[in-house]
Amino acid sequence: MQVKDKISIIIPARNEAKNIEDIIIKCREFSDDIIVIDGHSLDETPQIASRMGARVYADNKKGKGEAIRLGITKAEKEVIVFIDADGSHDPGDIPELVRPIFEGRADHVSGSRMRGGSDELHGDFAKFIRMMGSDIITLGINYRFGAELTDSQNGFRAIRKNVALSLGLKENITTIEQEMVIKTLKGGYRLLEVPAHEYARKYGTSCIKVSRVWWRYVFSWVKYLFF
Ligand SMILES: Nc1nc2c(ncn2[C@@H]2O[C@H](COP(=O)(O)OP(=O)(O)OP(=O)(O)O)[C@@H](O)[C@H]2O)c(=O)[nH]1
Ligand SMILES: [Mg+2]
Repeated sequence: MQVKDKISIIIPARNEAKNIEDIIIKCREFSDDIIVIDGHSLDETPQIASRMGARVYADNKKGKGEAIRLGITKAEKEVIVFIDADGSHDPGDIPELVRPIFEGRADHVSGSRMRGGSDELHGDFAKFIRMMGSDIITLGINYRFGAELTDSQNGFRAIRKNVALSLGLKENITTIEQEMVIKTLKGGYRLLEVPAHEYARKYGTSCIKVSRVWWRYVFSWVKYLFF
C-alpha cells in the first residue's frame, strides 16, 4: 500500500471558484480522497469541486472551524491533511508535511510560516498586528507546555485521524488551528513543525477580519491553555 492510499485531504472553501480547480488538481497527486467543505459559496466553488472528483459537503454556516470539524468526520483515511483553497499553501509540500507521521515520529505536523517564510504576514499594519498576535499566542503555548513552536495558526497541517477525533474540537472559526495545537500538546501527542512557505492568496479576498475576531482568539487561547 502506498502512502497516497493513507491520506485524506480536506479543503475548506468559501467563494474560491477561481482557486479550487488548481488546488484539487495538485492535491490529486497525493490523495484519492479529496474532501471539499463548502461554506455556502455564492460562486461555483462546489460545482467545480465536484466536477473535479472531490467529495463535497456543505458546512453549517458557522465558519472555517466548523468546516474543519465536519471534514474530520468525513475523512476515510488514517492521516488527514488540511489545506486552504486560496493558493496560500503548496500541495507540493504535502510529502514533507506527512513524512514525520509515516516515519512514526509525530501524530500531528504543522506547517510553519515562520520557518518557511510568508508573503502574507509582512508589509502593512494589519499584517504586523496579525503576526504579533500570532507570535504572542505561540509564545504562551510554548511557555505552558515547554514546546518550541514557531507557528500555532497555520491552516496547513497533517494529523492522524484517530488523534483528530480524540481531541473533542469545538471551535467554529479559524481559532480551530490553535485549539488543535493546544489540545494535541495537552493530550500528550507528538506535535512537530516543518517549514512551509505561505503564498499570497491567488484570487479573491480574505474571509477573516482580525478587528472583529481578535477577542475570540484571546478567549479560546486562555480557555484551552488553562482550563
Ligand atoms: N467551508 C468554509 N470554508 C471557509 C470559511 N471561511 C473561510 N473558509 C476557507 O478557509 C480557508 C482560509 O480562509 P482565508 O479567508 O484564506 O483566511 P486566511 O488564510 O486567514 O486569510 P488570507 O490572509 O486572506 O489568506 C480558505 O480556503 C477559505 O475559502 C467558512 O465559513 N466555511
Ligand atoms: Mg488564506
